[in-house]
Amino acid sequence: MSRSSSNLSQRLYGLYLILDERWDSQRPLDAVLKIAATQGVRLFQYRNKAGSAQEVYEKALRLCQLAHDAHALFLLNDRCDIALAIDADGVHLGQEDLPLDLARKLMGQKIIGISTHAPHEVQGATEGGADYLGFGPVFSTATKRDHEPIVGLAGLTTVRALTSLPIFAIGGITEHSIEQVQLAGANGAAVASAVLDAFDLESAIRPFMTCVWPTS
Ligand code: TZP
Ligand code: MG
Repeated sequence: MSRSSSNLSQRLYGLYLILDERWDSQRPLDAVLKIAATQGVRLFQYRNKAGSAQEVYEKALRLCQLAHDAHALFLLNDRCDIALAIDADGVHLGQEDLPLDLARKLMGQKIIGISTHAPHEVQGATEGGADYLGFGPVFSTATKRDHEPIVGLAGLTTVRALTSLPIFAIGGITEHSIEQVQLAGANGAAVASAVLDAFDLESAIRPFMTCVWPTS
């Protein structure tokens, strides 16, 4: 069962926009967030694999404030300490980050999402009290070069039967695959390049917002 406070976990569905720092030079992520929020996006993650703690803190603080101004949830990748320092809504952790039980001690009732790539990881994160799961990569992606083997839509269908937690399909999801991942049981799509690379952000975001995602 979800451990996060009351109604926060009920907001875990739909487009989960990954604001990856590598795109910031192309178009500032704060501008992306503002436009996306105007389009109805209510779930953001800041992902910065290269910055110092201070750089991540400063950027995440600004993005978190913008997200909260828009009544959106803001999660930070990897860093429980910085997520707490900026009063983010939660954190997103991979299999090689802090163990879930330790992260829960630190994060209390805040949201903890866990990246999963196989059934045993889905079961472990579910039993360990995660609030949502990322599952993938469903398709090929250039965003994460050292990614786990592609799980495909069949993998998504398999793990849907193993958990009642919200599942965000991740990896190479575009407007052309939204319906397939929704039909395979995802509650949402965690997306970077399909939105961040788009010339027209509004047009890129719209298909994700018009999809009827199942809430859990
Ligand atoms: N892990 C697997 S794919 C991915 C992560 C963090 C990033 C998803 O980005 P994109 O560009 O939507 O494939
Ligand atoms: Mg991580």
